[in-house]
Amino acid sequence: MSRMLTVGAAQLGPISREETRGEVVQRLLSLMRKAKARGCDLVVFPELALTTFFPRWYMQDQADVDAYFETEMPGPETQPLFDTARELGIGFYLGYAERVEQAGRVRHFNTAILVDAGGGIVGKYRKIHLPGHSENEPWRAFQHLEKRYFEPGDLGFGTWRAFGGVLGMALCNDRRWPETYRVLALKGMELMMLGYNTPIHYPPVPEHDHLQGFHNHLCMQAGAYQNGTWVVAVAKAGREEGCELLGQSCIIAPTGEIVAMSSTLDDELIVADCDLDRTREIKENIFNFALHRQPQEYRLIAERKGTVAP
Ligand code: CDV
Repeated sequence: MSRMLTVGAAQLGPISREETRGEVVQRLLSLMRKAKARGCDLVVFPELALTTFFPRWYMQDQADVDAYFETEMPGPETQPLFDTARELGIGFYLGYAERVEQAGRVRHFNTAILVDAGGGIVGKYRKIHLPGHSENEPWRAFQHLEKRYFEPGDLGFGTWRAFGGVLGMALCNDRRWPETYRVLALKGMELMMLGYNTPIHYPPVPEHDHLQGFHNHLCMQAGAYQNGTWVVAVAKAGREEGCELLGQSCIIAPTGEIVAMSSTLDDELIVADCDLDRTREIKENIFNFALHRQPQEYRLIAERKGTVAP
């Protein structure tokens, strides 16, 4: 049996501070058209794909921060993505900064949406694991203020029946946490889409800078294998406003093997035919959850946040 989904991982090169939404959307449209020409059913874009990675700067004026956020999706500048998806008959995953008013309160999330081949929004995910810090830390070469500019997502880890399978979404730092994959896998995930912005330099532990590429693939290959899922992981890469961002966008099979990987730090499309039925090799055997899991022994994972040593 085979349920083939042809997926494109549309890596972006750097986006400068001056680049307009309209200019970025043109780059995304060009990648979307390439994906269609290469037979893709679905194209995955990075995290915060419409602007430069603004959490690297400490901004005191909330208006300056809000300028990086979308207040509607689609909005006038992003509508062409939806129109072109419908015209070409291709779906997409897009990461962006979301500003919403909920129950009379303004809220900010690091968000991803899944859009179907008819241009309709199928699902939304708001990033749960926000890395970095909340206050200005001038000793750093650059800031990572996700904890200041976003709230943790309030929608949980979701999966959706779409594109002939069960698809899940996550964002960047989520990929380092095994809980992300396992919760999504318990909700039937067969393919995870994830966008990322990963600086090569990690100011608190610079001795790990040379391991960024290794850790990127290590956690996602393990997550794919241990949960019997495809993983499509897409970088914003290259030297962006003086900060080096990791590339190595990849598509990982449920066996944990990387089947496609980008080779530049620029706008680049990689494609793989993902047979969703290959998830069964893992899900019905070595990681047959219903047969082998012992959840009564895992309660601590949900009940305790930090380590308590004996
Ligand atoms: N955008 C991210 O979530 N970046 C983090 C870095 C800061 C560690 C990541 O996990 O790649």
